[in-house]
Amino acid sequence: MSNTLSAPPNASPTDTSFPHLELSSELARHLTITLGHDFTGDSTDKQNSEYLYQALAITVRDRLVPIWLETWKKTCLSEDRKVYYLSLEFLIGRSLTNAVENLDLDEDVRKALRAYSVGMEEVADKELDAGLGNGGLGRLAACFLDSCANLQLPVVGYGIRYEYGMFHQHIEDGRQVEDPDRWLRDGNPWEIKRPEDTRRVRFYGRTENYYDEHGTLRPRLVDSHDVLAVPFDMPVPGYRNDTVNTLRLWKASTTDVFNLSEFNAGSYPEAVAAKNDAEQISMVLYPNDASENGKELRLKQQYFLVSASLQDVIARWVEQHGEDFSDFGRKNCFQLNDTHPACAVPELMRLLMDEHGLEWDDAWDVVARCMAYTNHTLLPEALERWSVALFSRLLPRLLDIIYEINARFLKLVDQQWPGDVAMRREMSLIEEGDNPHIRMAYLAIVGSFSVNGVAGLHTQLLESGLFKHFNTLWPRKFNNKTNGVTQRRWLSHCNPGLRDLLNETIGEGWQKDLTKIKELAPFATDAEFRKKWIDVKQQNKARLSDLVVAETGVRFDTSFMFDVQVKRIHEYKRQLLNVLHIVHLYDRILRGETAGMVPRCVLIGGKAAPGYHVAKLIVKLINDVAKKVNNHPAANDLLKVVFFPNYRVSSMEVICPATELSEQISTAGKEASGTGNMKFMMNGALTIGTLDGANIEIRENAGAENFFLFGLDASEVTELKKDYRPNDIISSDDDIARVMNLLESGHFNPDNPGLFDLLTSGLRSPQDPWVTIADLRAYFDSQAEVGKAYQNVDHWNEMSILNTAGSGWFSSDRTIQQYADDIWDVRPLS
Ligand code: NBG
Repeated sequence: MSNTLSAPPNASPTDTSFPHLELSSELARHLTITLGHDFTGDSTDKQNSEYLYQALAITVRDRLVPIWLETWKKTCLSEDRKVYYLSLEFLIGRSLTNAVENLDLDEDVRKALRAYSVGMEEVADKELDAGLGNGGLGRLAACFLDSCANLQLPVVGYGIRYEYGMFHQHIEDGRQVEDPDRWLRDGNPWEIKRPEDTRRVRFYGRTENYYDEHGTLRPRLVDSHDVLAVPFDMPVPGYRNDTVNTLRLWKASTTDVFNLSEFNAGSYPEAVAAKNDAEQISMVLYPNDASENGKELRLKQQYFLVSASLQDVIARWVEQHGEDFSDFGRKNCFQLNDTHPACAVPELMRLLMDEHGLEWDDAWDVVARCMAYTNHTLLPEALERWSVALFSRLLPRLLDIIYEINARFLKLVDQQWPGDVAMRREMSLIEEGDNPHIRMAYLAIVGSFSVNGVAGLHTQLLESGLFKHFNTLWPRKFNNKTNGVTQRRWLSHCNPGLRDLLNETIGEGWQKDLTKIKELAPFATDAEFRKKWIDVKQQNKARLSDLVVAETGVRFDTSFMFDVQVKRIHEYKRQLLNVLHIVHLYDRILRGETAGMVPRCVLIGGKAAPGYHVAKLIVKLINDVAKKVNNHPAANDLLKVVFFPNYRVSSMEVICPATELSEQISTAGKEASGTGNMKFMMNGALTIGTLDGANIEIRENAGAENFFLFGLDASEVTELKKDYRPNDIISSDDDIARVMNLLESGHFNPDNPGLFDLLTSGLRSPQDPWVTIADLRAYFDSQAEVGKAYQNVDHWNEMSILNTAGSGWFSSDRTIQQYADDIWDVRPLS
């Protein structure tokens, strides 16, 4: 598809009153003329809806572009502070329906599609998810961009245009199998390539000293291998507010001309092959959620994003302000989404000093004013450390700068704790040893003016644990910003039945300002309203049930309770705890003790990192348990279990509106925040959860009586670990002993004895970091309470309504307003 924007004569391309034909005529024109599709009218022709998706996307994009250009121009020209959200992940999902709703084109589109006898849902379903992220961290970035556009803030997202996003998961014999995600296969109508803003990123080489034009000796990088970064812009439409912000994604490309001229004619194939080397950088998203893996290519990706983005911002600065950087730090702010872009600290130093002639102190003044860092995890295995040896090879000049930052920082440490050698070692940016490493979190803290956690408990634990010395040194740097999600995608769009009911009950204001949703609370006790509430949930359950049967062959009875846990598969998230409860219910069914048992459909979904053996084994266990349960005639009326394959953004859009019980059962102190928990709450699910991450705030906002709390809190977990004896718990609790026996006897894996021993021995180990057995009795009991509560339909739905009514705090609009006020100090574009 051509990217050229053709404006009719006399129309300014940035004029938002750009004349549009009727949407239906434009759709017809794009379908026939732009795409060359001869619409057959044959409803069995599968190509039709595929082409209609493409044509509709271009039609909607045409409406976005003039507003987009206008917003970009305004942002660039504004003298106010701007923000750049640097993230290795943006888990966007689908764009079409979001754009249609934000531009208020819903009616027009439905009308236009009627001529082709297809519904909006069928067409929208043709769009492949943009899965440029792993989970919570990447989806948060996407929700944040939506909220920034809603609040008309001058914020640009910067990321990587991965050719292959998050892998697709399919299940073979109960096991996860990964397939590549070629999301760009059919082209991407939502992006515009901007070759004019291509930047050059330099790897390898060595530092050399030279005399500049003033006779001063200065260092510079020489003999580097260069890669081009080509930007592709994606629109981020605000909600009906004439704002379209930008997500700029970089694609790596070879420096063609440069390389080819170096090689002589005989090495032409090698020169062309080098293209591949360069393009590898933006080839694939690393599929690790909350764990680092230290691969060279990953560090290349990080530096590639950071260097290209900083150069981009600097180039626009220089265009407007020349080489005067004295105000740069006051007018720009870079938010680092975890430590992945932490190279921004030394790279901005390098660019300012080596390329723009600033002295160290002036450059540092700029850097320390404009970098802000968000931490998203306390898990030690997720804290990034890069080997000094790798750094010195790949980014030698950056390593010089990091050493200098560290030397200056350690002087400060020495002032605060004079002569305390142990403290110096502990706080140093370099972890010493045979194979020294750079501690990226420390680098980010030292270089930033703000460090935030993502939920109240998480921030407290950062301040008192992981970063406590830094908190002593700079208490004012640390702050909390509890995560949020956008209610436009996660309520309004994904749950149209509930949206309409809310609109008719409390008006439409909640879509822009979710605090208004509290006006729903009085309706919790209104029997008539509750009936409508139940109807909506039933319809959503039917929709999910159709999807589940299509995906897994298992039929969910919509009169059962829908009990859901969807998120990445990870030991700390404790999908195993859920499995143990399923096995307990199954065991009760086998022994005929079903009095008071509420029929449940349990759905578990999520991807395991391909190299994470235990997580993959958990997937296999869930599938094997599900198979056994679903095939047992006695269980038929009481329990259905599925593992939902290839869980992704677009499946959550069907799952969360239908969910009645949301499982948020991580080991306390391990889940930094969680955001799925917020989506479920908004859609009226009740939570069964531990005092972890944002669950704590969810419980406060829903009311403790409308939340099923169980298990140890974070300090109790720490205390327990001093003397944890899971085997004593198992042998003294008959229900638990029976469950363990079923798992260990091979009941679920008769053909493969010992298959799950790794999991069961983990549960029995006094060293089990997730203390699953310790919380199991409390979990069973709490689940029994859930069952009892579910039987009181009126009361259950009262609680459900109060959860939605209490979800105002969890809008990412609130989170972003706090970032804007407390960290960024930015105002809406006027
Ligand atoms: C994740 C946490 C979640 C949190 C999201 C978004 C990482 C490193 N962290 O609890 O595990 O909700 O970040 O903040 O992916």
